[in-house]
Amino acid sequence: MNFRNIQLESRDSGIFCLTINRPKVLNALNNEVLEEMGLALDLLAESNEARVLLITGAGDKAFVAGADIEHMSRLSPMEGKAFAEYGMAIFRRLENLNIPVIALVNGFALGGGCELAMSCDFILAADNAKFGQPEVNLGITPGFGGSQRLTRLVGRPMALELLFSGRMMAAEEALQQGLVNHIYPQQALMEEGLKLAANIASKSGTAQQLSKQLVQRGQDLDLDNACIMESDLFGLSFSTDDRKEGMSAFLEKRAPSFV
Ligand code: CO8
Repeated sequence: MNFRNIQLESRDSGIFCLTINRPKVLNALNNEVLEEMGLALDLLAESNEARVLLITGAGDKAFVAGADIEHMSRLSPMEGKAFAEYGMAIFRRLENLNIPVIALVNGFALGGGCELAMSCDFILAADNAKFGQPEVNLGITPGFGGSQRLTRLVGRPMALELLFSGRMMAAEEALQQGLVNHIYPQQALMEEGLKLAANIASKSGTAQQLSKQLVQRGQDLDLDNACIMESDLFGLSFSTDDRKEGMSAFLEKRAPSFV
């Protein structure tokens, strides 16, 4: 499929790379970008090949510097609400995609960009990455889920400090706050992302799908019900070919080969 505002590339071993591609405006998100992301998610969700998705921004300056301010400056209140709902729905679909999704944050991840990164399963950051929710400078609130996901990831006091001040957090502080998993030199970020993705792609995809559901659905449940869900999905994992292959390989002292 030909996209104008994003690129979707297939790499080895079922690894796909989605690049937000509007470098002249630091990859700012407008309706067209969101629409193309939705189409890409349809393709990935229906693909039997896709095993891991990496998301990054074009150029060496930004992951995504937010929703497109020029676009938002022309919206009525109801259009603003509709834009927020549209973006949130796309990010929720990304969050629920049935394969691991890793954000490679290669520069500014501000506003909608930080919200996009937080909708991925986890974040790898380049050493020039900067995170923030600077909407307060524009007289608006976050609108693509940032107030909720940031609070869940870094806790209420730090989330409120960031929302009240609009300040940017450098990669090192984001690492300390648990927002990113690892930091790499800017030039090495894609290579490191691909290395980790290849490792993940070599493991059981069905086990990863079930683990993703457990973590995502379990965090909103009480511990008793979350543990019941875990024993249910643990039982379900015994019905899979991957369980047969994984356990046979261990007993036969060989590496497993998952399909
Ligand atoms: N939207 C539109 N254009 C942008 C954006 C953006 N978010 N960010 C940067 N650009 C454009 C600039 O206007 C500039 O264009 P031009 O060359 O034509 O002047 C170009 O990108 C390069 O940017 P700068 O010259 O500003 O580059 P600097 O290195 O000087 O600064 C910054 C980089 C600090 C990232 C700066 O560009 C900046 O502050 N950008 C805005 C960041 C921001 O406020 N983001 C949050 C936006 S609000 C949001 O995301 C809410 C999401 C939920 C929406 C809900 C729907 C209602």
